[in-house]
Amino acid sequence: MKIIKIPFSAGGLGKTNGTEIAPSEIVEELRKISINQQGVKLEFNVESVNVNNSNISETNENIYNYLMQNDEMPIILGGDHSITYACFKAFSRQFENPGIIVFDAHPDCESNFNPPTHEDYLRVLIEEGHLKKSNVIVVGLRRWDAKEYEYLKKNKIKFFSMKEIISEGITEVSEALMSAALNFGSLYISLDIDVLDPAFAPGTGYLEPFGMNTQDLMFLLNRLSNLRNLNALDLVEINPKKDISNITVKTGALINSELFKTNNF
Ligand SMILES: [Mn+2]
Repeated sequence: MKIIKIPFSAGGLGKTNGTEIAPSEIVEELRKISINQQGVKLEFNVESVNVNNSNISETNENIYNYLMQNDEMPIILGGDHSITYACFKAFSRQFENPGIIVFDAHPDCESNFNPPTHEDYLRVLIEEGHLKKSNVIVVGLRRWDAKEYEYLKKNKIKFFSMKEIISEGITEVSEALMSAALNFGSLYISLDIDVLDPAFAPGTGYLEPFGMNTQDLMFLLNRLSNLRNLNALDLVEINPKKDISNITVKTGALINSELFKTNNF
């Protein structure tokens, strides 16, 4: 397994300072786990993308060029959520009919900033044509502004709000995600840690109550990681500087560790 660190926090409009140290902290915790719950020994290589924490565009270019050279299914550790822009752009050049499942409390569909930030990267990917609207599913939403909600509705972007997840049940949601993801030529999962309830992941910039619990998230990820078309996953917005007793960093490491499978990942 290849783990790619992207220690970048400048795409968060000044609100994500501290996320740049998450990749190293998560890897440090991951090294303490020898085998996961499936009995798989954790063997991985760690690489790092050069970033410039005062220049989003330059960093995006570095990320893009780095991933275009990559030939192995990676776990990508951020960093703020803006990194997903360049990551998915590279992904979309490498695979036919790419799709994304995003776990996030927020839709990140504000009107376009230039360069894209952690508040609008998803919308920019769609509007620049790197991602088909029909190939996006956002899971765990509970905080948006009116314009973002309108954008999702108008463009018929599939999403599951937390309210829907609670009323439909996690098993139903997992079935829906699995069957939708099977239609993608290739699947990218982007995981903003704030999809979790702050009680489970306090170390992040935007604490949004009524989030998912770690058990449900792990259930969904465990199912999705069995899909053969899963080809990349990023984990973003963990901020060790805001963490309590390292809970969030450890949760990030746990999420990573359970992605190690005997076949596939
Ligand atoms: Mn978010």
